[in-house]
Amino acid sequence: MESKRRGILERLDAGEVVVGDGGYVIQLERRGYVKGGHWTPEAAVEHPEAVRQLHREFLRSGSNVIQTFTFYCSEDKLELSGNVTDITGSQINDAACDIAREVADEGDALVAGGVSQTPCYLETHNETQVKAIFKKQMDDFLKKDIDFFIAEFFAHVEEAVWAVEVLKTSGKPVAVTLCMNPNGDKHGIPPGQCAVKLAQAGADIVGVNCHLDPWACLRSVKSMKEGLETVGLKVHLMVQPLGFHTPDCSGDGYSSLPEFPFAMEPRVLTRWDVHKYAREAYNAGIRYIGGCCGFEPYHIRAIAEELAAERGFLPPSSEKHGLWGDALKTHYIPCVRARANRKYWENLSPACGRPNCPSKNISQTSQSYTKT
Ligand code: CBH
Ligand code: ZN
Repeated sequence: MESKRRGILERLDAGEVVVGDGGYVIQLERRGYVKGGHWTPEAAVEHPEAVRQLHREFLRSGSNVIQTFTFYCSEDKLELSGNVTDITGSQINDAACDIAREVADEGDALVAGGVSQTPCYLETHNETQVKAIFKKQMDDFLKKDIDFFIAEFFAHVEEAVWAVEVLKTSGKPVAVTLCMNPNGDKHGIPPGQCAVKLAQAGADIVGVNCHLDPWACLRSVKSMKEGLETVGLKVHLMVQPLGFHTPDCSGDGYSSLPEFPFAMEPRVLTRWDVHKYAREAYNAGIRYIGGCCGFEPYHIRAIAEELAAERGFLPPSSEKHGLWGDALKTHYIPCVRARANRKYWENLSPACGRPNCPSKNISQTSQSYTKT
């Protein structure tokens, strides 16, 4: 049956907020379904129930988009990861599309087929070979029922442009996000110029995902917006940052932090951090607002709650807890009860619990993202 749902561009063209989903590989590694370091998505075949459950939690938290669990699902990446299983890329893509569709149809969500950077690009810089990899994954998706594409986690705009050029041949809308820092991509091309290249390649939505915290990613997307405005190009903007604070991080992103990837927990954003992020993204004119690694369902719910007035509704998962700590009104301890208000949570400076926290003297705005 053909989906009656309004498409991604229909929504964005109408100025609506589109809430993305959050991080899969990092979360599913913690839950025991993804091999850390490889970050490949064979769980779509091996443990569909685990992938389905996480999709559902994002949907219930307000996501309008369910990304297929197909990160790093090119044959060259699966091979490089030592073919953790004998499962092929196509089998994973197929299974992931079915799971995403099943869950998206339980609510008002669209399915985005996800492709990402390939090892082949770094090894060969061969446009024909890299494009053939994207084409293969795209063909898998086109056999299934997906609404649009997201090409994400590209460190080099050149490879992202190639992905967009291939995916555009499908006739479906294409979103593309780079994992870069506010100075630019790995070749040092500034965000504004990257955005222009991607828009010229035909991308409908451009932005940034992963690698750095919301504040850094917002800086990058704002620069992208300026670059697009300078040349008079109009495309939609998207942001899906880390759910971790990274004020002390180099331009290379979170993998350069000593805590990556198995000790990132003290850096997790609170839901109140996410309220601030969602508002800042909205005020910057970004309408596709989601998250990447570290972004859990309750973070997505915080985006949906911060922008509830703009969207006109709250997500199903808000039923249980009440806005701005409201649920605490009935708590039996008076000082906890006193926290049932917005002012308290908005002004709280949460401790990380570690007196010698190495990043304690680094301010978020002083970060320079020195090129490495
Ligand atoms: O799993 C997801 O949420 C994807 N949509 C994006 C993953 S971004 C990067 C994951 C780790 C990459 C690595 O360190 O190689
Ligand atoms: Zn990520």
